[in-house]
Formats: sequence, C-alpha cells, structure tokens
Amino acid sequence: MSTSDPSQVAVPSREGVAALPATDSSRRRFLTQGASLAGTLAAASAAATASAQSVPPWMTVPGAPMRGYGTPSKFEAGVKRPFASGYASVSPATGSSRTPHQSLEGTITPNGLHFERHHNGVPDIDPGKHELLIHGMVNRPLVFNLAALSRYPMISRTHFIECAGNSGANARPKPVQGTAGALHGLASTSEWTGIPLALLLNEAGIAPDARWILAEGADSAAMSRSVPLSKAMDDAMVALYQNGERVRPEQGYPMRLLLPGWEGNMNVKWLRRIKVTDGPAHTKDETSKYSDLQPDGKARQFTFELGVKSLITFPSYGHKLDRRGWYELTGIAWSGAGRISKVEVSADGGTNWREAALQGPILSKSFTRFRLPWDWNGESALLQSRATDEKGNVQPTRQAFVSQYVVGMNYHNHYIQTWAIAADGSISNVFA
Ligand SMILES: Nc1nc2c(c(=O)[nH]1)N[C@H]1C(S)=C(S)[C@@H](COP(=O)(O)O)O[C@H]1N2
Ligand SMILES: [Mo]
Repeated sequence: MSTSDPSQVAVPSREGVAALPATDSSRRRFLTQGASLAGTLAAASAAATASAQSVPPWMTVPGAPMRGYGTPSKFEAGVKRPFASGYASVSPATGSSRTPHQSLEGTITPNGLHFERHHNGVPDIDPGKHELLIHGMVNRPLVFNLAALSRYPMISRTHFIECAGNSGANARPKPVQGTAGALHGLASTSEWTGIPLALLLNEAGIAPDARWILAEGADSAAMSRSVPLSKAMDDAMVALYQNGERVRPEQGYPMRLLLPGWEGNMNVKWLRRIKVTDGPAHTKDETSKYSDLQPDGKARQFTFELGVKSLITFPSYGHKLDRRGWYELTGIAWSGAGRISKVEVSADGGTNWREAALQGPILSKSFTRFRLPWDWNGESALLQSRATDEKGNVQPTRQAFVSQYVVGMNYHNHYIQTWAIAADGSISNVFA
C-alpha cells in the first residue's frame, strides 16, 4: 500500500494548532479555513432539503411522559459493549465487555458503557450487609459498613481504568480487524467519588514496618492484589460513586478500590478487605498473570503504572469516508504517569507528524480528547497518533514495544495504533 502525501494532515495555519487549546477553537478553525478551502462542509444546501420546513410526525402528537431512570434513544441501540467470555462452557460470566470508543465523544464514559472485566461474574451484593475490614499491621483493626463510610469526607477525581490486557489483540502475528472499542475498549474514564484510602489507613494506624497492602474483593473469585503502601497513601480511593451515581454492580457496587493510573486488575471491585502487610502476598491474580515475559526468559514481576497511549477514534475501523475533503480527526490519549502534554498525528505511517489540539481540561491519569482538521485527498493513508505525557514519556512504535518482550506478550500493550485508509474510504487495522 502506498502512503499518501504527508501534507494532507496539514492545516492552513500551523501556528494556530499548537496555540489553540480548546475544541471550540479547533472547530472554528476547521469551519472557517477548512470550509473556505474546500467549498462546502457536510451541510446540504437549503434548496436540496426543502422538506426541512414541513412538519415532522413527532410535532403532531404529544411526546412521551417522564421516566424514573432514563435510557438512550432507541435509535442509539447499536451503541453497545461487545463482550466475550473466555471460558463460556464453565463460567460464562468470566470475561470482558468493551467500551465502544468509535461511537463516543468527549472523555467521560457513560456508566452503562464502562468496560467490564470479571474473574467470576458480578456478585449480587446487599449493600446493607457488605462490610470493609482493615486489619493486619495496624494499631486497631476497623470494620466499616456503607453507612459508616458515607460519613467520611469525600473527594471526586476523574480517572481512567485500563485492563492490562487492553489492546492485547495487537500482539497477534497478524492485525485483527476490529473497531477501536473491540481492540482497545478495555479502558474507560469516569468521575469517581469516594474516600481517600489514606484517611482510613491512618485511622487504623499503620505499623512502622508496614510496606504493602493486600486488597480483596467479595466476588466468588475472591480476587486480590498486593499494592505498595506508598500508592495506598498517595492517591488511592475507596470509590462509592461513578459519574455521580452509586458505582454500578459491574464496576464494584457498593465500593471499589481505585488506584489512578495503575493496571486495571489492581482496582479491586466489591472491596471487602484490606490487610496491611510487610511484603507482597503473591496471590494467584498477580503471579500467573500480568507478569510480562522478556526474551531472556525472565518475567517482569510487576508492571503497575500504565504507559502513555493514544487512539484515533474517528476515523477508525467500521467508519467509512464517503468523500474526499475536510474531516475532524479525533481521539483519546491517556497516561498512568500524569497529564497528557502532546498528541501528534501522522497520515503517512509515522514519517511526518502534526500536533493535534488538546481539549481541556487536561486531567492527570484521565482521557484527554485531541482533535485535528484533516483534508483527505482521496488516496490511501496510514493514520497514527503518538502521545507524550508530562513526564516526557512518548508512546512507543510497534517495533520498539514488541522487541522488549517474547513474541505474543499481550499485556500492557500501548504501542502506536495504525489505521489504514483505503482509496475507497474503508478503514482497517494494520501493523506499521
Ligand atoms: N473483585 C474483583 N475485582 C476486580 C476484578 C474481578 O474480577 N474481581 N477484575 C479486575 C480487572 S482484571 C480489571 S481490568 C478491572 C476492571 O474494572 P471494571 O470491570 O470496572 O472495568 O477490575 C479489576 N478488579
Ligand atoms: Mo484486567
């Protein structure tokens, strides 16, 4: 496949791109300069749509009544989490569902579309009977029910959660064809509200030689992970609310551990126990999995912080460009190390790059939306995005990432995704 002229990612005012932080500015520039160059944008001319002025059927009858809890329009029924069970015959509730990034905008994942990863299904927890125990190397063990926890001061923070297995399909020998959500949908962002874990640990009183905690869930997998005490005392949270409402059953109702920027598995759902310890417990969930195998035969014991990453959500697999001309290319970027500082976009497989506009607010360990006007010349192109975070970490190429591990290592994958645009406007996943 031949690559197209790199200048097709160019925007009329190069300076404007870096200087304009907001979507509005990006959109305006796109509309004014894009439209003036390209003639018309997407709107049909008024003459062609005279029917717009006739009375549509929904204006002739009273509308539907109020509802206790709203749902999306029936016309959006196709926007769903694709899901699969890894062990369908023995445990159909063990598996994952994925956020359909290709259909979403902004940075907050709607609660009904937050990805799911369950090791033995969603437990049916009665919140009145659920308890959280803090014990181990503490001065006084404490037990909290939901009512007691709700009396503590709370904070709200917007953070992504990403499974260590996200983008694992890109570790296969040949590119798997799938939507942005099917390939990279084990990552979602919510505004989480809860109690800083440090507050609860301090109340229990931590012994001087304590270094780690063990966190355990109340599901029938009793999933548990070891977490360094330094993280527990830093920005860890016992989350009770997700985007304003109680945490969904799929996300850990009535409470989950939130470890901003660290691999999804450690964010223990249905949290029931925290044991303060002097070392990692080496549970089944942190030894058989998530330990990345290197070419020398040694595995990395732990990879907690997730790498800097980005994903073009439009255009991506499943979309079709129906004509040449101006499009707003957009996507999300995130890093376990902090804020996103830059996202660059290439249309020629990584030879030439243009800086995209970042939409504020740019939050730490959260999705950041990027946008770039793109004039598609109707030829084949290789679209890529490359994120940089505030610590200077740069998203690696496929080659740089895979060379660190044995072939097929499918955890913690954050290499640059390539979408190939064919001359007919169809889009596929390719390795570049
Ligand atoms: N108790 C418990 N906690 C759990 C899991 C689980 O199966 N049981 N899955 C883990 C994994 S592997 C991930 S990636 C995240 C997924 O969180 P989500 O389902 O809310 O997206 O939860 C983690 N916490
Ligand atoms: Mo996970």
